[in-house]
Amino acid sequence: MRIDAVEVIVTSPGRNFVTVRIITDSGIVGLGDATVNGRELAVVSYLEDHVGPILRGRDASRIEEIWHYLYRGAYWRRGPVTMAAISAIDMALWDIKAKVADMPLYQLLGGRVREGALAYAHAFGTSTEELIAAIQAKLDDGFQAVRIQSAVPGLDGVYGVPHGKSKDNNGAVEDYEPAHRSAKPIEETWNSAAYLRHVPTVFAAVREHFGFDLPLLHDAHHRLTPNEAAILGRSLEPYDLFWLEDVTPVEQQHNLRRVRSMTTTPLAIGEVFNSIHDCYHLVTEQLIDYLRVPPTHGGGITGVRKLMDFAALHQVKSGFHGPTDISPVGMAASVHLDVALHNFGIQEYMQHADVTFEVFSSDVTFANGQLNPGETPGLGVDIDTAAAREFPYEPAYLPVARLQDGTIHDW
Ligand code: EZ4
Ligand code: CO
Repeated sequence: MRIDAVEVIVTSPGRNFVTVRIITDSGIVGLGDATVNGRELAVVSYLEDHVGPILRGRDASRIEEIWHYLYRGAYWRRGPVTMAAISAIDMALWDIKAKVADMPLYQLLGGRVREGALAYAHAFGTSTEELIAAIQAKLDDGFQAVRIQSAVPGLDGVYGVPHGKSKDNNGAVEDYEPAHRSAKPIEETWNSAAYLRHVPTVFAAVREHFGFDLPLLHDAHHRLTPNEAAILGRSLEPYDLFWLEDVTPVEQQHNLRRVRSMTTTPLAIGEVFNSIHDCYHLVTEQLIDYLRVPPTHGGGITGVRKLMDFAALHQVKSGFHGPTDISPVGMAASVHLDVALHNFGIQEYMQHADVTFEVFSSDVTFANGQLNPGETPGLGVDIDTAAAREFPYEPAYLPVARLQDGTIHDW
């Protein structure tokens, strides 16, 4: 079975998505997600100009070889653009292989090891009352784990708290980084000291209201120094977090040694990683508990399966990144892995806007707080190419963070 064409579809139903569509001479088609939020068209060029032309005519069944052909054979290795392109090709080839086998993808990964994948929702509030109402709304929707983010007094606009209601989700406040917002990044302010003082009071109020059975998560979004991260981890210990995410930027993996030695709060890192080399020491030294790199950015099913098997040796579990900038195709890939990986931890699930499903269809279901991949052969997803054309690409960026004196800060 030969690869006839590698199509790249850019569409923006609610936000921008890049989808690879591999067409084989047998007529079987596979889909892969190549979306890199805010840098989408760089991946499109990588795929159209450099990957598609060298894949045409190759045997679509040779997934492992094609992975190495694109990774090892390219000389310029790694990086988010390269790895998103490889991820999407790999995902599409696994979609094809599972369709040929007439099985849902998780069967080819060894079959089910659990009945469903525990998912966590996002809740945010500009006040503690608003946050408590938002958590309750997610519990009413069936979620059994919630990530909580809050505004910080004195800071106008911080990570995780939306700037307005999305016009694409029936007005619901869900997507805080939507398309259509502006052609340039908006700016938010940051003050680590104010944040470190405020967050424990938020957790105290939420635990007071909901008790200790509800798993709670929090994302510091790379804003802290190792020492500040240690302070935060210690101050949150009384509130028994499921995890504390991305406390510091991690170009220097050894920075986590200080954080780890100072706090027992569980740590999750890695939504911006794209290779095993980004987290080798984090994993082998057991400096983290959960690894966030999803199949869309970590080399597809092949890359992330290897990464998670390696992590399993060191008791590190998965917690795949699942924001709305992972397309329904990428989410399906994650959920197939979630039910097949022994060392699954939790799955982030930020529900897509209704308009996203005017272009994509997906067999992934959510019930009783858990996600499931469905039984359709392959990934169980499809894209309506005519509908996709109705939603052309629009420049959209993640915000930029500045300290109150104007200094650019880590985002
Ligand atoms: O900022 O998906 O845990 N989730 C996150 C997300 C990320 C965006 C980046 O594209 O941190 O909100
Ligand atoms: Co995050």
